[in-house]
Amino acid sequence: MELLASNPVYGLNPNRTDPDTDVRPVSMEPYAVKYQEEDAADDKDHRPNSMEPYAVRYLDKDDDDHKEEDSAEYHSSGVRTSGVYQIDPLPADVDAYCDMDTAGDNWTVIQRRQDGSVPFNRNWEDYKLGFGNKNGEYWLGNENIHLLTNQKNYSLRIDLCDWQGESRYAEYSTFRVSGESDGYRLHISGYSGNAGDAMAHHDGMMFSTVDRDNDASSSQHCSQNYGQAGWWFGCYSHANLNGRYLGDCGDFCTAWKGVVWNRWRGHIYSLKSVSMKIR
Ligand SMILES: [Ca+2]
Repeated sequence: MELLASNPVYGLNPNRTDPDTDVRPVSMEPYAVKYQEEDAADDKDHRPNSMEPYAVRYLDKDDDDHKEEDSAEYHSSGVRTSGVYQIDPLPADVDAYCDMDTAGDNWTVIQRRQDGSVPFNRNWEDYKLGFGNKNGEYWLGNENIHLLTNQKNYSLRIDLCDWQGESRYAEYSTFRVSGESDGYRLHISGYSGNAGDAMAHHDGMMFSTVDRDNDASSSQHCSQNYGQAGWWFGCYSHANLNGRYLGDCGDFCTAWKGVVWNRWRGHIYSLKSVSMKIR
């Protein structure tokens, strides 16, 4: 939680002194602890009379155990710095990048491509648990995305950039991924944006990987044919954001195998950067 160190300390009263020693505390931590203990006994909600202790507690840079349920909750707690944070419903060793800079400020990033440094031709288990670098390219993991998107209603935002410096976005007001027993099936609807709706085609599809053919085609293994990506393939996909990072090959990329969003740059063009984020 070192990122919190760069935030201002909200709500701290500089004139307050420690009632036990009558000296100003060196760190804010004693107040947070003391207020919590005092109030917990006679306040069933563990809510202090003043917001001050909680403001201090939220921004205590030494509190490594503090976790919020997603980026929006961190934002509500006063966090304004993008970075990697622990997410409450996820396993202890799983964190995610919180984007506090893009439209609306509080997105939890579930996927990012930007330089080809991380291979995305991975098997079912890798896509299930997640892979990559949270400060760079990664897939958060189908199990983690499932856990997050089943705790409340989520929107999905997809940001796309091409090699000419142009960018587009697509937002979906509903985004949910089923559990593994249902093949991490995609539920997506409510498009808005300027990238075109390439995900509608994938609504209701199960997830497929190079070693797991759950796609809608009985004659093809779409993951195998389209870059060995893990994706909600129907086949003849309209989007393949986990395809191969083919680079700046323009109209000469191999069709459907790259990082594709066909409603904007077509099914041959492989995009420069993409990200998928939820809130
Ligand atoms: Ca098939």
